[in-house]
Amino acid sequence: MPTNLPAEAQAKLAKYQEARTVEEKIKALEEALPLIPDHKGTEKMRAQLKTTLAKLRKELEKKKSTKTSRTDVYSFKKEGAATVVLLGSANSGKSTLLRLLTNAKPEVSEYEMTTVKPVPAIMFHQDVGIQLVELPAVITSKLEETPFTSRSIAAARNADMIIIMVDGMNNPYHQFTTIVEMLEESGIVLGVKDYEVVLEKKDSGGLRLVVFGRFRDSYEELRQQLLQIGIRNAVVKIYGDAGVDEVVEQVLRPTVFKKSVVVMGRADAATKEDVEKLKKAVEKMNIPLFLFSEGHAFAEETFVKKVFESLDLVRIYTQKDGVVNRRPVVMKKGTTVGELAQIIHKEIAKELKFAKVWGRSVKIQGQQVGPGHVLMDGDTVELFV
Ligand SMILES: Nc1nc2c(ncn2[C@@H]2O[C@H](COP(=O)(O)OP(=O)(O)OP(=O)(O)O)[C@@H](O)[C@H]2O)c(=O)[nH]1
Ligand SMILES: [Mg+2]
Repeated sequence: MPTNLPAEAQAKLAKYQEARTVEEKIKALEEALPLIPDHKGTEKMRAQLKTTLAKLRKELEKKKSTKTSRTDVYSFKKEGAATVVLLGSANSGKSTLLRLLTNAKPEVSEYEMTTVKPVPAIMFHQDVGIQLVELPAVITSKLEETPFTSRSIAAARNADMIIIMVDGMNNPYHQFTTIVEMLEESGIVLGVKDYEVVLEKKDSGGLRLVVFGRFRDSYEELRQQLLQIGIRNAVVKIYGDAGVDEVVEQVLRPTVFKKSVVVMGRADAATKEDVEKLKKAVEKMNIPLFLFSEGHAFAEETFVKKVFESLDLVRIYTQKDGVVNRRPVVMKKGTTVGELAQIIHKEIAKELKFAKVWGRSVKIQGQQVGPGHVLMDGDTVELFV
């Protein structure tokens, strides 16, 4: 927990909170940082502010560089039930894997950075189409940044899931740790969070704390901390288990959590030691690892299934008058009968009396359930109004 900050630092941080443009934000942070005393109590806060500053500078750079080109080659339309990106090092085999899993035919070559703009395509898990997008490489074989690094990372931030691809031929362990660090610097953490802090800034009304899970510290402590960093009016919502530290972090260095899978491409060229080293690092982060070599057996179905499962989606088949619609409605895991009805038609949701369900979520097939019933992947549902 940071100690009390000098008044000038508090004033600058308040200015940062009020800043509207990236330029204003950078200026306020550049002025605030030297005013925050450098000691143990402020260490974490200084680090968080520094990463935020670095991110803002990158954002500004990107804004400047893209201003000149009229059409953004990086933009692509989201399609399918979810968007998954292939993010990795140059020549790791991203295009080769995309060709195997989808109908796309991106160029494959021995030269680094052959892919220079995102290649969106669709891969199928049974009857569900999932968008798979190859992003231009984020590091070279020498572990250096590429001209695409910041834009590819920005695209990954908008995706539902990240497949990290490293080159088995070229120090895969270091590639992996470099990419993970790069993502963290940009506020993207791989994994699942067990809490969420949502901070809605307001123009007036003071501070309000709404706890849906558990708040570890006192409201007064939180109020003091938020005032110090310039937040005077806001609603803070806590889901799961969090304390003052988590709220402050969310303000100073907003982080997103992303599910991921790691693929070692060109695995045929990797040494046993390289495979073991990468395996250990990936396992430690609780992320699945797949080895992929072109022309060798690859458990494609297992891989796509793993991606689908990580996305936490369920397929629900609707039925009307006993006839099943063969195209499923794809929704988030935990979806209820009531939420399904909302998606189909607001009027149906309003007038819903009950539903009949077949599948894994019910003990008796054709069981009658209410709107609060949680559905499972593969269920068939008939709604009755
Ligand atoms: N030995 C070996 N070579 C492979 C394998 N997969 C791809 N390659 C070769 O590696 C090179 C790079 O493959 P790509 O699929 O273009 O790699 P990429 O990650 O899309 O590369 P960039 O788009 O340039 O970042 C090509 O020459 C491929 O033929 C593999 O499993 N084993
Ligand atoms: Mg490529």
